[in-house]
Formats: sequence, C-alpha cells, structure tokens
Amino acid sequence: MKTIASSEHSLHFPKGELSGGELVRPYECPERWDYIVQALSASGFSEPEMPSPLNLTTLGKVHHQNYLDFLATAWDLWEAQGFNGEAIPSVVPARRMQQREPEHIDGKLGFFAMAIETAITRGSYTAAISSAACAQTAALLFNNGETSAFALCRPPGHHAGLDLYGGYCFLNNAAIAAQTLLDQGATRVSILDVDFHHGNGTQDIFYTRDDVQFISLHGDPMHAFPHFLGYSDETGEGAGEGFNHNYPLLPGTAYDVWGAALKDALKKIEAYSPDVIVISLGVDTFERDPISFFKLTSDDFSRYGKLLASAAKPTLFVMEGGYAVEEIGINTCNVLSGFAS
Ligand code: SP5
Ligand code: ZN
Repeated sequence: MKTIASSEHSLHFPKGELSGGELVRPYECPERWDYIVQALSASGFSEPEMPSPLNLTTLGKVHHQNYLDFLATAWDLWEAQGFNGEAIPSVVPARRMQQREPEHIDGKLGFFAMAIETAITRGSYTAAISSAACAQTAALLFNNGETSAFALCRPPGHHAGLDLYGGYCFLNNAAIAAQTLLDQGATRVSILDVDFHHGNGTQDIFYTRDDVQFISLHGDPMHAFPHFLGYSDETGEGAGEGFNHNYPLLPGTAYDVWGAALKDALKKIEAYSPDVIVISLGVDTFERDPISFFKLTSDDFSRYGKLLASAAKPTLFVMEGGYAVEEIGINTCNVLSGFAS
C-alpha cells in the first residue's frame, strides 16, 4: 500500500489551543505525523511519496468559494490588524443574528468557525492545501490499478464543512478524495468515518447528495465534540435521504459494542455497493487518547483493519485524529496492516 504525505504539514503548528479554559499546547501537533511516518517504515510500508498540486476545480465542488477565499487571506487580514496572537474567533453568529460575512477579520473568523479551539497561523493555509493534495493524489492512484492507499493528511479534515473550519480541520480531505474519485469516473463512493468524533463536515458536504454515502461511528454528541451534529436521526435530505448513517456511542464504549456497530455499517456499505470506500481514519478511539472516551486497544485496531478488508472494495485511508501521540503510529499501522493481511 502506498502512502502519500507532505512535509509541508509542519507549516501548521499553532502554539495555543483553548481547552478547559486554558491555552494549552495543541493536541493536534506536528509530531503526530513524525510518529506515523516512523511506524510505517518500521512496519515495512514503502516510503511516503509527495503529492501532486491540488486541482482547484475539485476543491470548489466541496467547499464554497467565499470560504476558500477566507482561508487564503485570513492570516494576512489578522496580521494587518496588528494583533500579536494567533487568529481565533471571539464572536459567532448565534441564533437570530445575521448570517452575513463581515469585512473585519474578527467577524470573518466567527462567521466561518464551527469551533474555536483551532488557531490559524501564517502557514496554516499552505499546510491545509498540502494535506488536501495528499488525499487527492492518493485518490488518483486508483486510476492506475491500486486497490488501496493511505493519505497521511495533516491537518485533518472531517470537521471542515462546506464553509466551516474548526476541530483542527480546514479543508475536508476525505470529501476531496471522494469528489476526486467521482470526477475520475466512480459513480458511488462510501465514506466510513471511524474517528472518535462525528465527521460533521463530511456529513454537511454530502447531506443532500446520493453519490456519496456517509457513515460515522463516534462519541454521542450529547457527551462529545462536536456536540451539535451526529445524532442517529440525521439520515440525509432531498436526493441524499437515506445515504447518511450515524452511530453515536456512549462513554466507555469498547470493541465489543464498537465492532458490532462497524459490522452494521459494513452491511450498509454492501447494500450501497460503492466503487470505492474512503475511510476517515482517526485513531482517537484508543483507550488512552487524552480527549476521547472510547476504549479500543492497540490490538483492536488490527482487528478492525481486517474487518474493513472483508468489504472487498478498493479502499482509501485518509488520516484524521488521534492524540495519544506516542501510540498514534502503531495504532495507525495496525489498521493498515490488519487490512493488508
Ligand atoms: C480531527 C479531530 O479529531 N478533531 C477533534 C477536535 C476536538 N477539539 C475539542 C475537543 C474538546 C474535548 N475536551 C476534552 C478535554 C479533556 N482534557
Ligand atoms: Zn477525532
């Protein structure tokens, strides 16, 4: 299995994340990438390859243009104000307020944010574009007869919606991969999101569409970030009705319950009969993840990797979350090795 990864990920390294009322070092940190690269090499995977430049036409099909313009200019607008810190929102367009994009950067940040823990810095946009390019380049490998690939994306993507950033995400890498596959001739793509958190951004992007099935297993939004999406009654809308499936799971969920949900999800995928499966691969379901509450062990990652292979479809893995940094590499490789075994 080939890996696509970009060293430009390291241009995104905010110093602060607002967590528990404190400014802490971000959980989503550059070493996550290093640990995964090291573990891939130790597990006998081929050396990661650099991505080709991102096709902006595909990008424009999953994000709104005003949002892309915002991301491209946010840091410069922030810096032009003379602010000393990293760019974070301070006001959001809450209920009964105007949903209108302001000219001032303080207003723009709140307008496009779905969470405020994610700081924008000088290199954030370049890193996000390179991350999206990894997903797209990995998707294009399927044209050359590859039946699996790993896009080692950083920053992650599944919280980024049509015109929303947050949850450490700016561009929705899995959605860009799915759109790339469709643009190359696939007619149906399933995105299976196994990150601990609900993939609100991916759901948002494809909610009214029938060419992408979205399935997510995640911490119940009653108890877990992103809190405002991911319930089981969110089943899609219009042409997309019936193509969105959420499995909210309770605090303390271990592999017995999680694996049963995955088996159910695989039945939904089989019924949809996609040309390709995109896995939003977060390993923050791990028992020692610092911000999550599932109880998967390192061996469980191998077990479900094997289960994913039973779908017998071309499968693209796109990296999302995972914050037990020292174990992120082994847990990620366990999924990929379990799949390949
Ligand atoms: C891609 C991804 O996994 N994004 C996750 C973003 C989560 N951000 C905020 C989580 C807040 C959790 N608070 C728990 C703090 C425990 N010390
Ligand atoms: Zn996550």
